[in-house]
Amino acid sequence: MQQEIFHRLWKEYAKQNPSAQAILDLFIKENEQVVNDHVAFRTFDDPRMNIKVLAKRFIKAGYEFKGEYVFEDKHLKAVHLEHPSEENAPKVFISELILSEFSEEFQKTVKRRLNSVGNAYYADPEVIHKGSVWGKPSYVDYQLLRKESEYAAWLYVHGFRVNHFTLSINALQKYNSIEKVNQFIKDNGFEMNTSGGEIKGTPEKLLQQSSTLSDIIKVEFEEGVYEIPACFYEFAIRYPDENGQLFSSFIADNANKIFESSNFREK
Ligand code: OOG
Ligand code: NI
Repeated sequence: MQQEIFHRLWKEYAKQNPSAQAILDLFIKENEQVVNDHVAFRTFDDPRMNIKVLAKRFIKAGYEFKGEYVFEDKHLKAVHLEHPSEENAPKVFISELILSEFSEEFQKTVKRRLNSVGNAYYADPEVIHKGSVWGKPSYVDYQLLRKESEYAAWLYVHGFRVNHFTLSINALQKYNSIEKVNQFIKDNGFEMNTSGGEIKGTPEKLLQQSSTLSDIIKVEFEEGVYEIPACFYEFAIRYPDENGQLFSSFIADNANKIFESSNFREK
């Protein structure tokens, strides 16, 4: 069952972000085995659509809640879920924006949109495939949200969708280090997220990650078409702990920088 969910999520993600498919094809051409370490979703902490609501689809597929994370400066909370028995089932990382920690104008702008559709939209178990359910976005509102949170602006436009898939470096033969993967990605013309350094984490911390910068795509706003960042691709290598178990959690310091892969930037 979970394979079907991720197949569909991949199709939606690759359709919107051509570099995702291009990167996957590069590794396939190198005869590498492509294993997906995790995917990530974003949402608001409003009880109609918070982490618990988005997690439902995965709980139904047998997933269980594992780690919890807090990002004070970004006003975010997050969890990750794992499948207890299915080997190679991707982990699922879900974060939510704490709305009460933002200005009144910001909160009003978000709430107006959230209230513009009926609760049934959010309660639908298919919500993870819906993207934005709020109609054509306003570029003025997008920029207003950006002033306080890049995450909120992204979420307002792109909604409920996977914002990245993550290639497991552990499953690779030739590209068996994060340095080799990054070089290969850059040699093929993709830009990396360098916030906090290109490589987040160390072998001692048992997890190293890097990511591309989001694809810039054309989006139709109320005011016209603008080019903004959509989704990115991540690369992760996990190391065994002293008991020989591969580290399976996330690291808040790394994640804090990975979020920034989808920040707005001038083209
Ligand atoms: C999630 C960022 C965190 C990781 O692997 O630490 C993350 C996001 O950008 O929504 O993916
Ligand atoms: Ni990630």
